Amino acid sequence: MTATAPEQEHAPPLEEPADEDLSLMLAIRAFELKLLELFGQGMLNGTTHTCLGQEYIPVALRPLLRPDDHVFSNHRGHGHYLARFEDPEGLLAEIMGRRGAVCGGVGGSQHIRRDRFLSTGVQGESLPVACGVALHLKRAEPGALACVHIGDGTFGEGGVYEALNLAALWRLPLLVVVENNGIAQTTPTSAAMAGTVAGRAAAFGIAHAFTDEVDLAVIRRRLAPGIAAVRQGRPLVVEFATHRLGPHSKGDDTRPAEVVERAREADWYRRYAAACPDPFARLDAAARTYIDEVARDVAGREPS
Ligand SMILES: Cc1ncc(C[n+]2csc(CCOP(=O)(O)OP(=O)(O)O)c2C)c(N)n1
Repeated sequence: MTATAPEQEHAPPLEEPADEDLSLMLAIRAFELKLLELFGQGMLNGTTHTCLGQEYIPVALRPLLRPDDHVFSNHRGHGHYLARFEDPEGLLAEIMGRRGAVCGGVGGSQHIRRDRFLSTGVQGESLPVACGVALHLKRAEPGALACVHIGDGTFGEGGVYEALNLAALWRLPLLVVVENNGIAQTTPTSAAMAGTVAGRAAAFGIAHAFTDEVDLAVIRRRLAPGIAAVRQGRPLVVEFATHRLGPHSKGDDTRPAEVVERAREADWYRRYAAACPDPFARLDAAARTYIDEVARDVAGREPS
């Protein structure tokens, strides 16, 4: 079934998502907005980087990954965690340092470890580690893969290239998901990156797939064959052209207003709201209520 909206005439129509997928994207959106609200109220310590605008990426990848795959996340990783575990209580408790925290409150926003999920705030650190894990998987658990999320700015780290080299040379089951939001903190990608992500993958003989879609069904169809090939030892770089809706962290958005407005226009949230207003409004209200309740519960808990 296809949903269209008159105000989106220039954009391709979106396939109506399953309630489960839409609910998950909306819960991640509500979670991130709640974090910014809690920061504003002085309820959170440390820092946080929200994935506002990029929530659809881990949700799109979800059915393409298996429980025995490893996922390596980065500083902008709340959506990656929530798409894997649907555990806003554990993550919020971790960030707030309250009972029930997924890592006892010592990891905070950026350093989470649970089962086969690991995040790091150190740019580029995860790729070489994921290569080691992918080598182990190739030998001991053929068919499973290691998936690493990085931003475009992380291509400034040398470890990325050492990892890509080994992944190609050793035919590792490594999936590199590049969330190219066009900016790294305050530096536009165009001011920092010569050439392209595709060109850098090609330099190592690694396959590259690109998508600028937000339609979950289209993304999944496009990526499924490449991800199946990763499981057979053909590494893949998947580049999502996406948009960072909010600041890099909190209050540090130096972009011109028209750039932020373009990001807002492309937001999956706006597009799905227009494309399927009935389930959208209902599920959005439910997601916000759920996250409000989680926040009230976690904020009232003892320190971890
Ligand atoms: C090794 C290292 N250098 C610098 C930083 C500080 N830092 C955190 S996020 C960031 C920008 C990351 O940009 P990108 O990889 O494009 O991801 P995005 O924030 O856009 O999602 C920087 C410079 C860091 N975390 N690690």
